[in-house]
Amino acid sequence: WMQRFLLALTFMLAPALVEAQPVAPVHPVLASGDLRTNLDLSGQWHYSIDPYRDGMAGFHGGDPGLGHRRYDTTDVAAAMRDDPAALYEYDMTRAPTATLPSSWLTHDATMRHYRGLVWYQRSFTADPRPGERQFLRFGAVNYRAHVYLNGKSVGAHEGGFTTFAFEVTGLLKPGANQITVGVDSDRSDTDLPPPVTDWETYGGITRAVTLVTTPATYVDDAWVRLTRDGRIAVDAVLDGKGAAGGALTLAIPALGLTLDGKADAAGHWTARVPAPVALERWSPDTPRLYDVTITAGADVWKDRIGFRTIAVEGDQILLNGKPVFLAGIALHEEEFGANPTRAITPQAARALLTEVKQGLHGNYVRLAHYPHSEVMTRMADELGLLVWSEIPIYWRVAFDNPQTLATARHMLAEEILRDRNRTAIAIWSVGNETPVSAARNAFLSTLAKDAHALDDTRLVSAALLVGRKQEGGASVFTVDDPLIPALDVMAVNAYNGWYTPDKLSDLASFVWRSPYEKPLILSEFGAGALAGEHDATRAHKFSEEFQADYYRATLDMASRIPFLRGMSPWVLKDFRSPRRQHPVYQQGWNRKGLESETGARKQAFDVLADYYAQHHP
Ligand code: GCB
Repeated sequence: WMQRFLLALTFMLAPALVEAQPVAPVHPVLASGDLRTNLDLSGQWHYSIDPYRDGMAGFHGGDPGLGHRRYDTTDVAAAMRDDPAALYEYDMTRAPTATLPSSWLTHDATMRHYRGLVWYQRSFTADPRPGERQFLRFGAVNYRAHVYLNGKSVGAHEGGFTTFAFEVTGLLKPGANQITVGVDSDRSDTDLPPPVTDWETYGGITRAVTLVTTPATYVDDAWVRLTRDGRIAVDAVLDGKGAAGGALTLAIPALGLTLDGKADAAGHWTARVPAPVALERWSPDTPRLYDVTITAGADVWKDRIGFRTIAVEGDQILLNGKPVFLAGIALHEEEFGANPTRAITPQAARALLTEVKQGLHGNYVRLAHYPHSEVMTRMADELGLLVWSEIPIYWRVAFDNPQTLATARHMLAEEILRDRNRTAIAIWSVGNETPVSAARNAFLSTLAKDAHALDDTRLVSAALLVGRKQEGGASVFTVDDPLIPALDVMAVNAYNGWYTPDKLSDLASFVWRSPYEKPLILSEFGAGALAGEHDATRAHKFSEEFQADYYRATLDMASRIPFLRGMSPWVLKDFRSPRRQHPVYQQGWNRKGLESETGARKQAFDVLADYYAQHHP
């Protein structure tokens, strides 16, 4: 009994211990760093694979003289020319080149399924001035990054979809500099996401790398928003020698608003003012954004921010105080085209989101299954689409591993700190289809708490699964996951009639219940179809007709769920997934898109577009 007693005790204590830890610190934040003065390091980089990771430490893990590290500054060509006895088994400066940012699957056909370490290197010219600070900022590197400047390590980062930066002041030289990044795409069961997902890995430096310059004291973090009680709030953090007691001024010129303040001893500034009456609130119909600056000494922090409130009352979601239905779709960060590479440019983001906004008459998008590029969240702000943003806590995660939890918390903090100023974001999601267990509940509740602590102006959710049982003749679906008390919005993925043998004609009779009075989102439903595949009998899976009928039946079911407040069917367009290998219908693609990878609309596209136009205009 002692063992059982101890086990019970651990269960009772575990969540409390977890809670006691503060939110994982992120430093530097470099909030809105994409808008700061920078040197864009996009372009040609040399690359070289290193499946055995020799280049990390050298031969036999760093025996001096026996091997070389790929990030050393040695001019290999010159060394071999000058000394005939010199032996190098790499030469980064003569390795092939690729255009970054981009996943390495663009470099060469053999790299599509390469998992492991790839070295990238380029040189660039810098002009650092005294009194300035420099940061290397990475939009995303999938999955681990080891960053070296002029042969010295400046830091490492884990997580394939969040933005991070390292300060390189002092290491950066006037004139030529060498940057080397070791990118390791290999993931184990304790990583996030774990190795098995339903999308392709896209290893590489997938988003922009920039060298950002700031004054010696600068605004590292700033968050400007409308509070639920109608005030404009600013929280800013100054970093540098002049941070303590530094003067700051917030300005929103179009509102005639200026607000002066002073940082405390830790460099923090917090202020609240009643929102000016002239404030036009942001909404999908009126996506009004304002230029906002915070001036602090020599630094001017800038962003474009909209003001709106999002809240939950009973089972309603309120946008600017009025009930809203989230009419949306889910999408992966894959641009349209026969060979998507995750090179999300503003044009690519605009094309994807315009299909949602104008094509589907949507007001909402689920950016699945990881934080998308800031290019995408900025475009959602501009076009007027509410956003569900999530971190890749996907399927079977090592929920009982404290290191995995630490990684997840850090990832969530990075996601939120990058995007707290993105008006479009309405919901932070902490997981997708995770099997219920005590460890999982504790893990995800910690994340939900962190999200609330980092951002009290948005809603927290997770894509859950729904229980089903027969009651008399009826199929009853009960949304009752132990995580729900930690969430503002309930969300479930349901694929009845696709993954289950249900007849589409039965879906309308399904009864949906929940013991909680909270809004529900159908975070996924969907069916596969190969664009152009037709079936007059409408009965066969992978035909456009079956997918269209599946949508009709599911939408009919959805309109009977009394507490349904939104949906993001799976998915806008077909996307690459190595687990989908039906030779006729899939060929390596998940075919649940309403459009093919190239943007050919399937019949179901119009079914959903018409539904949104009629029911949620
Ligand atoms: C899901 C997952 C999504 C998959 C989808 C599918 O539940 O959340 O990532 O791609 O189902 O197609 O099965």
